Amino acid sequence: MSKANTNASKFLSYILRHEPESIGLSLDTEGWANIEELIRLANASGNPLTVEQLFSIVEKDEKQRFSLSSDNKNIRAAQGHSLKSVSLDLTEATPPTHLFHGTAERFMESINSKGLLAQQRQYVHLTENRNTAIETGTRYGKAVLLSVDRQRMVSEGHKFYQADNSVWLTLAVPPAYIGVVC
Ligand code: HQG
Repeated sequence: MSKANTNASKFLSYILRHEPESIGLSLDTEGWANIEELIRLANASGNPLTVEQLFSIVEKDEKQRFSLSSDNKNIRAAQGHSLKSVSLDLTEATPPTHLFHGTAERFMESINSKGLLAQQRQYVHLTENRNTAIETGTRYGKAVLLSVDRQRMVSEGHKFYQADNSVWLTLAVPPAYIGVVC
């Protein structure tokens, strides 16, 4: 992806996950923004964005961070929201046997006592891909790869959801279900 599109993708993540009102945009309750309005407000706020660029970002983004409505008129972030006003219409699903979370060493003392918490976001983010988890942990320091005992969690009533881009979401993971892989 070009540098301009990487910057535009970061801008879209920020607007669609966290701060739509910073450019005067409203999302509906399921997190959708009207594309025409988004483009108009982005440009008016000094963040140049064309409709072609937006569709190219949606298509090429390596984590498939954005989803389009079936009529291609609306866009939303597939996951990662901190906005309390957004409730993704996610259906409960059974995750794969191996489910990971990447964190940083400096968070481990707190994670050992409180478990994994959603922090600023709505959900704890989990992945079946070990490398993705390690990369995610590395953003915050020396990475620690954690496994989640999803089988026990499901049998003990915890719910899991899968975002449009295959990221697994759950409200929290108590310490008893967490293992350190490396
Ligand atoms: C940690 C990326 C202390 C948690 C990724 C993480 C993901 C605790 C940080 C998505 C804790 C929160 C989300 C506790 C959790 N005490 N620290 N009890 N519980 N933590 O960024 O999962 O590139 O909000 O381990 O691929 O790192 O943005 O969540 O280190 O899917 O699309 O608190 O972001 O995708 O950090 O990342 P974040 P995350 P994108």
